[in-house]
Amino acid sequence: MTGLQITEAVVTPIAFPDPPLLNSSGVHEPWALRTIVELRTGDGLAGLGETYGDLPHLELVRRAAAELVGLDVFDLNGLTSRIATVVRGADAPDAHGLTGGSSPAKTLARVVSPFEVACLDLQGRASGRPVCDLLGGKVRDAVPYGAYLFYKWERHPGAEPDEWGAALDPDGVVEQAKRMIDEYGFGSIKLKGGVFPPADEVEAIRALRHAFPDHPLRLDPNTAWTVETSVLVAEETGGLLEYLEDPTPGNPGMAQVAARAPMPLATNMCVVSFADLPEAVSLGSVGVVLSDHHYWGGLRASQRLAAVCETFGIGLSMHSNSHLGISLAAMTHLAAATPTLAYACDTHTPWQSGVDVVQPGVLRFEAGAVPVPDGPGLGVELDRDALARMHEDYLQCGIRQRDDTGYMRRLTPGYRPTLPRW
Ligand code: GKR
Ligand code: MG
Repeated sequence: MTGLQITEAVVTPIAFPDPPLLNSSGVHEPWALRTIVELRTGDGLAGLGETYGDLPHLELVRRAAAELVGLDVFDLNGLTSRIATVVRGADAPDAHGLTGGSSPAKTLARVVSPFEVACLDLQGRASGRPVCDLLGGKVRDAVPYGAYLFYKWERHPGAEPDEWGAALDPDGVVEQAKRMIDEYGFGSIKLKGGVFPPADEVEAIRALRHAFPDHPLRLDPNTAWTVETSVLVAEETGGLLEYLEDPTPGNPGMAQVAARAPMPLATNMCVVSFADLPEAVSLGSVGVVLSDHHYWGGLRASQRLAAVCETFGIGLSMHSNSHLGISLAAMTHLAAATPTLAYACDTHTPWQSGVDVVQPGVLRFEAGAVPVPDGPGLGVELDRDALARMHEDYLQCGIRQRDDTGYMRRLTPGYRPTLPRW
């Protein structure tokens, strides 16, 4: 099986409908963008990867793809060094700013990730083994995910109401949770906060606890609060939350909150690359890191993160942005093969309205968990008709970069998401 070489690397930007989900930066636009990567080999195999669709990132992904012809799909170190030569020094920040700061190292990690996943998919297809086997073997047969609740409007302005309806107060949030849990069976709940004054969001958490006495709960205001506000909220939600996610910006601020909070603090904003870990460890700013293979550099880099976290007694969970089935399959293989990933993972799947680029049937939720696909590689197949449709949607939708703030500002002139806000 040596000499399994890449003969073609195809990069396709796509778009899919996204509801008006609110966060501390603004509101989701009507279309979410993704980029699909296919690596083909001479013997007819193809490996899949999925990543962000924002234009600066897409351009780097295209440049990286052009460098990969001739690479052996088992040479993942070679993959990184080839990509490093084309993205050297580039710093393409996340447009929405909700996954922390950017750096050239993080940009490289974000570009490597979809190609590493596609190579692992190919390695699995070539060897007849699922990706989780290439990552050390699965320690769980199904990966638990959580209900990821958002405050949201009933509709995008000028559009028909979406299937979820509005959620702008505790009753709306509980209603959304009931519906999502009925449909998917999730056993834990995360509320995206940072939208309304903290007291209102604490009320929503209390309402969720009342409606779901046994579900672990999390609240994530994406750094919308000062240190003092964070401490007050942490005290008020003591005994209610399994963790409080990114209440305030930066490791020093998080450390001040952590010292007084009754629950662990989690993050996908102040620890977003290996360079952030020494400060976080020395300050004791976080109890849980949310990994995300899309910006940590792929599945193997995420496992390296797991090892560092274990060494320093930091828990591990998993973060999610709007994504499709290739990402869900990759997340599921990674989580299945990472023993210390003890929390239910985040997923945006319920918000994608059933639209996907992978053929239906393999990925499904059973009691809130996704059974690990057992076919070779990621175990999912591209739906070529859907890919073509979604590429057409990309061309038509006019959005080239996620911009939650700009969209909100167009609807609410003068909107300025200063963080921390409360
Ligand atoms: O999709 O609005 C969103 C989320 O807020 C996302 O962008 C965050 O990165 O879910 C993420 C989080 O946990 O912070
Ligand atoms: Mg978060």
